[in-house]
Amino acid sequence: MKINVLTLFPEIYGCLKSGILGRAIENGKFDVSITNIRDFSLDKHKKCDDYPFGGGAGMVMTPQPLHDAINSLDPAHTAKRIYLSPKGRVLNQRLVIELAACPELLLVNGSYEGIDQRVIDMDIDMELSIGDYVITSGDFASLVTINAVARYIDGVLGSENSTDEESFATGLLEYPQYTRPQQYLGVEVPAVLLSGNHAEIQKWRRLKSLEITKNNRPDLLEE
Ligand code: 4G3
Repeated sequence: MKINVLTLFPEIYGCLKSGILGRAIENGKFDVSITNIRDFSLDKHKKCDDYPFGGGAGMVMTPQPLHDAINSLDPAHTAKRIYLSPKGRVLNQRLVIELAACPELLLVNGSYEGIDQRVIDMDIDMELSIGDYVITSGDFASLVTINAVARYIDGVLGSENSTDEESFATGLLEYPQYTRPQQYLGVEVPAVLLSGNHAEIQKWRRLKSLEITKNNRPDLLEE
């Protein structure tokens, strides 16, 4: 998969060099390319924002740098063009898996109070939100999206981090995990996990998953 990112803050994406995704990018499992929107501004001061027509607080990103950047990076419109915004379709694991099947993504990031609506209407395929809250720029939403999607790309996760048995694959939240020591600050690991009885362990984990889901996310049980 190829992911192009348009941003005013390319430094933020430095974190993609670290961890599991950093290794996967090094190994050519997928490709991320970051482009500064400001490089496309035709303004003599490379301005990329202006006051909103009609008044109101904050600044709006102007259409020219965004429109030119999008169409320079994706001239044949082969990418799925995604604008990160609190107004978008809310990301969930099902949508993550759907996006991971796309050969090419273009993530467009707004700052301030967002971008000129004409860019969304002309150039964007999908508005995407990572949840019902506002952050200072779409960039952190893009990083969340990249990370969640990358986990479904072949060869990104080792077998020790498989997506098969995790939360949401089953439609339930995960059961609690324990590791050594068997007793910590006087608290024992549940005895069933030490029993070696695989059927009993599975039963216990399923019960715990149901209990946690019922308490924390009853809406998931409806689905
Ligand atoms: C306001 C995405 C702020 C309007 C972006 C963009 C939250 C999300 C912004 C706008 C964002 C999210 C930038 N905040 N929930 N901030 O995915 O179009």
